Amino acid sequence: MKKALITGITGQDGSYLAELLLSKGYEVHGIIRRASTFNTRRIDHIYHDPHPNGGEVRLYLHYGDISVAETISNIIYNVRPDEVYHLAAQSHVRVSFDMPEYTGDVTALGTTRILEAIRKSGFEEKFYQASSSEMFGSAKPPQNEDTSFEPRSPYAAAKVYAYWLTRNYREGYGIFACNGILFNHESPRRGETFVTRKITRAIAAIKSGRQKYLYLGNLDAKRDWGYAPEYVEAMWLIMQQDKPNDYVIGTGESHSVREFLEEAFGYAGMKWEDYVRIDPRYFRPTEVDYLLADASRARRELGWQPKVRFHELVRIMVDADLELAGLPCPGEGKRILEERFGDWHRWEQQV
Ligand code: NDP
Ligand code: GDR
Repeated sequence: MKKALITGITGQDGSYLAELLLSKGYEVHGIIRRASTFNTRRIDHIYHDPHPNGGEVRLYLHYGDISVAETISNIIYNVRPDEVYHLAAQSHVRVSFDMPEYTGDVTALGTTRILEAIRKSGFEEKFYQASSSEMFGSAKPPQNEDTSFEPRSPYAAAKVYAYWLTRNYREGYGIFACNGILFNHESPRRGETFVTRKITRAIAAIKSGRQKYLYLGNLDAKRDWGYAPEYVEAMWLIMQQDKPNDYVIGTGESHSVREFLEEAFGYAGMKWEDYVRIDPRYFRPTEVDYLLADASRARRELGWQPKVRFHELVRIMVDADLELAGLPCPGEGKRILEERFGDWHRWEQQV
């Protein structure tokens, strides 16, 4: 049985990746942070009590923090994973301007700590680094593996550092270390302060009378938005190749925040202009204007291609948030998931 270690298992991607690896027969280990309230909502449905009669146990959780090297080393040494998926990060771009030093420590140096633990362990773990399209910053679209990085935030700069460190350990120490350069990917499990989920949650809150207006920042930024469960599949594929490499993952379709608003409010039978207000607090000192993936290497070498398109993603997320709020939903998004993915359980795990 293969063993995987996931940092950031409680996040959007970590939870989908854990599901995917369990479904492939892996034993999955995840690093979680101690918090004063439960922070495992996204993985509670796949966790079984290790005590007798708790069901089959293949998911193990370990307390740790990627800002502390010692705990990381101990976990890697004790677990001896075949594959390490490093997803933990301070992942919010706007917040990285408020907490630049902390973001550098967690998002950049966190990768150093894990790569060093792998190098020192002497085992042959494969390593996946959650790199980001934010690294491209102001580089002209479409962006692919040969596009230069022009980071526009402390978050993006930290990710560029981690990207190069990953390549450095691959080239310098022969570690099977890969970068997945993922463009934005969303889902009903997306963190509530990222713009897509903020919008779809607001639609439900406005419809149920709990919220009057939705305050946003820059509506002109364009993003290549895909569906998160398909992106964790790309992570796994990257780790199954004969040779380690770096891959851009995205849909090749880009839309502005304004277009997301139009699509989402329109689908819910509302006019976004009636509810959206601009709050300058949500503007960033420097913005990334236009991201558009050229994922041809992934298509060619991994055979990876996304099925869910922009307008479908919007429907999936709006339906999910309406249901979560106990409201009736148009149901097109639900149908898409049932038809394409053949299951329903992803709906129940919203947070
Ligand atoms: P989330 O913000 O949803 O999850 C981040 C995870 O990192 C959480 O599990 C969080 O734990 C954990 N974490 C944060 N700080 C620490 C720390 N100091 N020690 C241990 N764990 C920590 O991110 P996503 O799932 O959306 O993204 C996964 C990764 O992919 C991130 O690295 C992100 O930067 C990157 N990425 C994401 C993209 C996207 O569109 N989603 C695109 C490209 C890259 P807790 O629950 O306790 O807060
Ligand atoms: P991003 O995602 O910065 O691309 O990073 P986010 O959803 O935060 O912003 C997308 C665009 O929307 C604009 N925007 C707002 N954003 C937020 N969060 N809140 C608002 O109110 C708002 N109004 C407008 C932003 O300015 C931006 O242009 C995400 C994260 O998941 C990163 O971890 C990941 O690396 C990248 O995607 C790829």
